[in-house]
Amino acid sequence: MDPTALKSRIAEAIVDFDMDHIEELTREALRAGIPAHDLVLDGLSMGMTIVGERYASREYFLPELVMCAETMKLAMAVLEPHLASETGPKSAGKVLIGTVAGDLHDIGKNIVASMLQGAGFEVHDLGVDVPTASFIRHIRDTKPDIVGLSALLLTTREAMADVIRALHEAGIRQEVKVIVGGCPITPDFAEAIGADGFAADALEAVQVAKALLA
Ligand code: B1M
Repeated sequence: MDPTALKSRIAEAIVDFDMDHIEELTREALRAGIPAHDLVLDGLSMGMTIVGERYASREYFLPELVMCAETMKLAMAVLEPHLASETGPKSAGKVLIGTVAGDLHDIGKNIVASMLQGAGFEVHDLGVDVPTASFIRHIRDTKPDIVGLSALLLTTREAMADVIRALHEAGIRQEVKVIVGGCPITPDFAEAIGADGFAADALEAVQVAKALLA
């Protein structure tokens, strides 16, 4: 199969929650020489976009979303070791990352964390549904150069503003750079809440993190 057909087949496997074949298809794509980050940003994310559309049009419901997410995780487990070695030269820096309060989506955040790790950043992942106070406590304890906030819901993106406000209130806003991302986040929103950087995808997150620390 040619690379484009393989990426489409992988996207279809996500949409059809084909857990029996997704891992082998992913390995086949790697053997065909397709870079892991290309498979994530094109094949897997393409599949998840279609899943989101089907959910929005009520063709899919929560059980299907969960199964598609599980299928994506199987593929990610195959790709993660490759992501870690593909993202280029090492650059020092410590990143604390998490999905904001009220939000349970972690697939995109995990990809961002893996790619940052691959680029040589020391990454501390706080997981999902991270309360603002917990971000502040961990920032005090681990003293990261960058805090990465992920949100996938329009309702939870406001928690990003809460974290930035809390950094000001704690008197530590100048000590850390803030990068935000996730599907409802736009560059305008990032600017409006006073973030230092916005990234549309994981590759861009690595570029933005490097640029902020240069
Ligand atoms: Co949810 N969900 N979901 N969901 N879900 C969305 C986000 C939605 C757009 C679907 C839709 O309606 N079309 C919609 C949000 C609508 C809105 O707010 N406008 C939605 C909804 C409504 C919900 C629930 C409320 C449904 C319900 O319960 N009725 C519920 C909320 C639960 C909660 O969080 N409190 C819910 C639940 C779930 C599941 C648990 C079933 C599952 C998540 C499983 C998991 O993550 N472990 C799920 C899924 C899978 C999705 C969709 C289909 C796919 C998300 C995904 O993984 N994408 C999603 C629709 C969609 O996005 N098309 C949807 C693939 C991933 C690689 O992309 O996460 O965007 P993404 O990450 C990218 C970039 O955004 C960026 O880089 C990543 C990699 O390139 N990025 C960053 C992400 N974080 C970043 C941080 C950065 C920089 C870049 O810097 C720090």
